[in-house]
Amino acid sequence: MTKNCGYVALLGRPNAGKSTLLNALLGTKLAVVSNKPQTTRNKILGVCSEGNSQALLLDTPGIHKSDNLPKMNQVMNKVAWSVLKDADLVCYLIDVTNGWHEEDTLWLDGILKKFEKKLLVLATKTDKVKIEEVEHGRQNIVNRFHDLIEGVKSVSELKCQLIGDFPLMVSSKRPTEVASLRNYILSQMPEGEWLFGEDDLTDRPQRFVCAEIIREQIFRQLGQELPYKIAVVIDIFENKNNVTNISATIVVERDSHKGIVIGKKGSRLKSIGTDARISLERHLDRKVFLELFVKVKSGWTENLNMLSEYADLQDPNDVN
Ligand SMILES: Nc1nc2c(ncn2[C@@H]2O[C@H](COP(=O)(O)OP(=O)(O)O)[C@@H](O)[C@H]2O)c(=O)[nH]1
Ligand SMILES: [Mg+2]
Repeated sequence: MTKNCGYVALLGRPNAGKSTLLNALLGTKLAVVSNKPQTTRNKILGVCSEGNSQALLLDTPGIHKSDNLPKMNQVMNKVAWSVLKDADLVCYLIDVTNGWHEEDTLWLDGILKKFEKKLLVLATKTDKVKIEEVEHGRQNIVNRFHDLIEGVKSVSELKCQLIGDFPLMVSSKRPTEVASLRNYILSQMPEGEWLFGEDDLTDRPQRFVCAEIIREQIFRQLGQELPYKIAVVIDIFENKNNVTNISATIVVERDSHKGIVIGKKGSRLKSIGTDARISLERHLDRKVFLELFVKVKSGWTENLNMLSEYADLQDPNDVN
């Protein structure tokens, strides 16, 4: 029997719901989710297998428009675009509760003209607002996309092939909608041998996913700015009897940041540790002993070597 296998890029502005959708499609927590934009730092591959078809879903950092981005965000942008090259299907997510944004015009214009891919536009978070508002958001996306196409000089300029409903309405919180989207994505995969085993969920090692789970708690428990300057490195990860021992270092940029992470008499670090341990135990389905340390590495988010060492973040142009 022929097998199908392909790459699916999840793209869209920060906070559009990419990581939440990836987790929902996989039925497990793989990618970090928070209500702060730019939580996802790296590309994360999730494997979805069913029947004859395998879809390799690539979650990406949100793409940003700005000329003056710090080094870390420049690399994050490049990671997002590099994913497009590999993709057989591009899922472009727009938060229906926020509507279309100028950046959507910019990215979709680029994708439509440059890439010979299938393109599925998704309107996300449809559960979040009343039906009338969802319809309003949908209409806004249709109109703005129409404006975008009107601006294209000739149809031959368009390389992408739009597929599915436009936009396809989905809530990651509604299992039936997620399941039908999953089936649809699987049905669009090109012929090809499977690249992963039937039970594989990701190409990332367990320790990467665990570092991300700890980082998620830091995102949730700290204020707006600081989390972007923080990395988590797993120093020890060992299974002993029924317990997994994890020792991790939280890397911050400044002494003052260290103080904030540790909190009064260590209270913040303790609370991050407790919630991270609960989340890790749920993910690993076993008891976890977690130790956290905080270390200052000044300027790490501007230094390519340290970005690679602490955040596993490499400039795709340098790697290939
Ligand atoms: N109600 C609702 N919230 C969602 C949905 N998808 C994402 N969110 C929330 O939107 C925020 C951003 O989601 P996230 O997946 O991190 O966005 P990303 O930056 O595109 O990866 C988080 O607070 C999520 O819980 C959805 O379908 N429904
Ligand atoms: Mg994300």
